[in-house]
Amino acid sequence: MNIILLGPPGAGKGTQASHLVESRDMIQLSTGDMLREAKASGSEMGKRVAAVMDAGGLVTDEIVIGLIREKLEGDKKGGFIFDGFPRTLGQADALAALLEEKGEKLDAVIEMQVDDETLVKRIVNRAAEAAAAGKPVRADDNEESVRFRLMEYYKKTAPLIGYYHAKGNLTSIDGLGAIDEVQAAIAAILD
Ligand code: B4P
Repeated sequence: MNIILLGPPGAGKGTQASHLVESRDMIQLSTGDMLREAKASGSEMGKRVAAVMDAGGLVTDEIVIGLIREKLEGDKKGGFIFDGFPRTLGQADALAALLEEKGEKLDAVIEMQVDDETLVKRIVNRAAEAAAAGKPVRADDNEESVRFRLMEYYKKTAPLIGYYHAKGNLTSIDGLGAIDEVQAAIAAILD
């Protein structure tokens, strides 16, 4: 089974994807994690994406599609969870072509709905918790970057809701409940 978790920053895509890795032996493909790894490694590509990511902007389609293409060559176990990808219509078209090349299909697109003020609170809270625990704080986890990430989301990513709705594989869920309630809503769709 191959699925997309779609939603604004802080909607809980990463949180739910980690759970699906445990419960269904799926492979999480988080472009955010891949880009943060590239940034931390100090690679040429990492250096190129750092400033855009820290400000909350979207990295170019070419870079993220390249990252996904590479990962699709690996083991798929119980299937792929696309976490934070695609984020533009160009990425969505590229994903459709890549899956077709591999003889794979998309089984579900799950849109997680959360209001803006809750998203800002969750992300600012994550930063505060990391700082209190002496852990590194994500450079884009501050109110200014989050507000910019939200604007980017509505401009460039939200059109994907209509795109997948037209293809007939979109289900929208309430992402406001507790983590285990959201888990149960996703399980019901996948079952
Ligand atoms: P991502 O890493 O995808 O980050 P995100 O959208 O902020 O996170 P997510 O929705 O996964 O939230 P999480 O579970 O962590 O992207 C970061 C950056 O990378 C982007 O801004 C962009 O620059 C770049 N990028 C990534 N993919 C790209 C692409 N395809 N194209 C271009 N650029 C790309 O949850 C957040 C917090 O909420 C956590 O603290 C969590 O504990 C809490 N939480 C989760 N669920 C909850 C619940 N139900 N109740 C209460 N709290 C909850």
